[in-house]
Amino acid sequence: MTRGVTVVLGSQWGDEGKGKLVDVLAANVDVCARCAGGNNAGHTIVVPINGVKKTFAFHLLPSGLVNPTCTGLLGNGVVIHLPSFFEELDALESQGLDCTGRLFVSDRAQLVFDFHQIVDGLKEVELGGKSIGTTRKGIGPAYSGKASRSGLRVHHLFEPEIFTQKFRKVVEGRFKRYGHFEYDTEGEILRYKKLAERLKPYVVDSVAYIHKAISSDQRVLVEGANALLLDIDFGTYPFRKTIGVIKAYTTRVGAGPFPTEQLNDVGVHLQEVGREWGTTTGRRRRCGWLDLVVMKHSNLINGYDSLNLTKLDILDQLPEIQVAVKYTLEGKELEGFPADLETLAKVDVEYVTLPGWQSSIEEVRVYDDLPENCKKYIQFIEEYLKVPVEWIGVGPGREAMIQKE
Ligand code: 2SA
Ligand code: GDP
Ligand code: MG
Repeated sequence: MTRGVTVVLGSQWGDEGKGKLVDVLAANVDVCARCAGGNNAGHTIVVPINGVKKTFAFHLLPSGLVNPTCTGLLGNGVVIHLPSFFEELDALESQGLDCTGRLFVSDRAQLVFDFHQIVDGLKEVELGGKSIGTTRKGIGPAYSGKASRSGLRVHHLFEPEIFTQKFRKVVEGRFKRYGHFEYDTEGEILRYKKLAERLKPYVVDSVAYIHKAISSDQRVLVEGANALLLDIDFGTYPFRKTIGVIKAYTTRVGAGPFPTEQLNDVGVHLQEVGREWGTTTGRRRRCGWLDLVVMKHSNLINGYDSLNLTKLDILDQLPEIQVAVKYTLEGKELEGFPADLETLAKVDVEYVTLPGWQSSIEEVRVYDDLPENCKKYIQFIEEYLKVPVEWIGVGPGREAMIQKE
C-alpha cells in the first residue's frame, strides 16, 4: 500500500464489508486507526490461521489487529466502553492474537458508561413507535455528553478526584432527566479505578502519535466504522486516498426510510443468502436493491478514489437485478438526496433492470474470468458514479477478493 493515509469508508447504511477490506489492506499497513463510533459497530472477518478458517468479530477494536504486524489505535473521536474494550481484547487474545504493545487508546477519547446504555434504552422506549432502532450501546448518549462538554474522557480516569466528582454529577443529571433508574454509582466509581489501572499502558496522546507515524513514513489506514448514511451530519475526509466500500445491494439495520427495500421474496433471498443479521445485536437487517442515488450522494460527500464492491456473490442466483437510478416526487426528479426523512419515505424510485449471471463467482480471482453479465453490472456502477471499482468481494474469506487492474 502507498505511504501516507488511506481511508476505508462505508458508503451506504453500514455492513458493506469494511472489516474485510481493512483486513486485506492491513497486511501492508503499520497503523490501523479508528476515528469514530464505539462498540455499536460490528465487523466480521474470516481468515485462515494455520490452515484453519477462523472468524473474528470486531466491535470497538480496529479490525487491522488481525494482522500481527499491525498496530491499532483508537483515536479521540471514538467512544469507549471500557468493560467491552477488555472483553473484546481478551476474546482476541484467547483466539491466539497477541496485541501486547500494539494497541493504543487516545487520552482524549470519550468514555461510555453503563448508564449511557441504560439511557439509550430509555430514550428508545420514550420514542415509542418512532424509535431509531439503536444498538443500545450508549453511543448517542455518550456523544451528546461530549457535545455538551459534560462527558468524561480517558485522561479523567487518571485524575481520581475529578473523575469521581464529574461522574457523580453526570449520573445525577441523567436521574433528573429520566427518573431514578437502578444504578450503582459508587460501585461504578470503584470498578473504574481498577479498569483505569489496566488501561494505563494503552493510553497515548493520539495526536502526537499519529503525526509521528506519518512523519516517519509509516503507512496509516483509517478504518471508518459505521457509514456515511449513519453519520449525524456527514464528514469530508481530506486524506490521500479514500476507498468507499459498497455492498452490491443495500441493507439497513434499525428504523428509518429505505427507498429500495424489498419486502418480498427478493428481500428474503438477499437476507438469507447474504446472512444479513447484525454482528453486534443479531437483529435481521432489512434488504433491498442497490441504490445508486444513495451512492451518488455518498460519493459527492466523500469523494471516493475507488470502490470496493462487496458481496457480489450474493446476487449469483438472481435472474434479474434491479438498480435504483433516480428518485421522483409527484412526477418530478429530485436533484439530490433529500435531507428530510418524510420526503425520503415518499419518493418513487426508478430502476434499471440488468440481467443476472446465474452462476457462482465464489471461486473467481481474476476480473476477466467473471461472467459477462457480472462485468456489465460492475461497469454500470462505475459509469453511473464515475468512480472505478478497484476491489470486488466474492465471498467472506480474506482470499475471496478480486483486485481489478
Ligand atoms: P447507535 O446504536 O446509536 O449507533 O444506532 C444509531 C443507528 O445506527 C445504526 N447502526 C448500525 N447499522 C448497521 N450496522 C451496525 N452495526 C451492527 C452490525 C448492528 C447490529 O454490524 O450488524 O448488530 O445490530 C450499526 N450500529 C449502529 C442503528 O441501527 C441505528 O439506525
Ligand atoms: P462491516 O460492518 O462493513 O465491516 O460489515 P459486517 O462485517 O458487519 O457485514 C458484512 C458481512 O458480509 C460479514 O459477515 C462478512 O464476512 C461478509 N462479507 C464481506 N464481504 C463479502 C463478500 O464479498 N461476499 C460474501 N458472501 N460475504 C462477504
Ligand atoms: Mg457491521
